[in-house]
Amino acid sequence: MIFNIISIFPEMFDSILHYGVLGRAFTNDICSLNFNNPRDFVSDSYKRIDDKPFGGGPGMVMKIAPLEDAIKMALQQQQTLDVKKNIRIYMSPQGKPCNQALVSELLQYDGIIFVCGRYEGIDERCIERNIDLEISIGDFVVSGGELPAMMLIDALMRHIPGVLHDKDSAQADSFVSGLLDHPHYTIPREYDGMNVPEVLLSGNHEQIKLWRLQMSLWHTYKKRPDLLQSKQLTKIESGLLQDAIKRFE
Ligand code: 9D3
Repeated sequence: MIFNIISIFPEMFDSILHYGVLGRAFTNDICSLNFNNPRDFVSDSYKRIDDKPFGGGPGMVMKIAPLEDAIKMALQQQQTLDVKKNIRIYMSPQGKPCNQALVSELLQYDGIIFVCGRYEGIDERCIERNIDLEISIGDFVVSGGELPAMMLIDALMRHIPGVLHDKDSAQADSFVSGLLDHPHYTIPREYDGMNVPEVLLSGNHEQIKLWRLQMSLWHTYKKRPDLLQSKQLTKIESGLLQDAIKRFE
């Protein structure tokens, strides 16, 4: 997947470019990040990338021209790199709330252009003419679109073959199943009087699988009951949950 980032702070993306599984995927050219800085498109007559909002009020608004020039450059670049299907996304507090289903939908594109706003946001006319989709990462306020874009890129790349080690496959992820993850334990078997559940030491993989499923169901029931509302449980799952409620509640 080829990502283009429209941002006045491209250095922020060093944190995904150089670390962990994503860092390795970029090094190995499984994915690539290209930057288009609106500041590079400010001509002498147009000195600023931001200005005061028409109508008054606090804060500044990013001007349309440098943004649009940067987006055009990004499109051109993706065309040159033989991107077949791309989408232009504006990361914004007004956007569609992101979830795993939206991440899955975006996997159909081989190119994504992320527009990252700063200040109060970008000129509305830039959205009208250049943006296919607006995405928010949740109903809380952050200072710009860069961190939200990085979160989305991370979520997308986990599903691209070769990015994760096979053993931590994205298919096993919580939310993909619609349930929270089960608890995890490692050595020591006993720590300060706290023991690892006996079943995990038994070597009985059928039992372990059932226990983990039951714990996933139980934790989802206790911590995120909203997730269970939109999930149809099988007979076995429903039985495991009822049993857990009887024993733990
Ligand atoms: C006063 C109204 N605020 C809008 C909620 C102003 C404002 C706050 C933060 C305008 C822009 C921003 C910058 N935020 C983002 O660019 C952003 C964001 C977010 O703040 N929350 C959740 N998702 C996203 S995606 C981009």
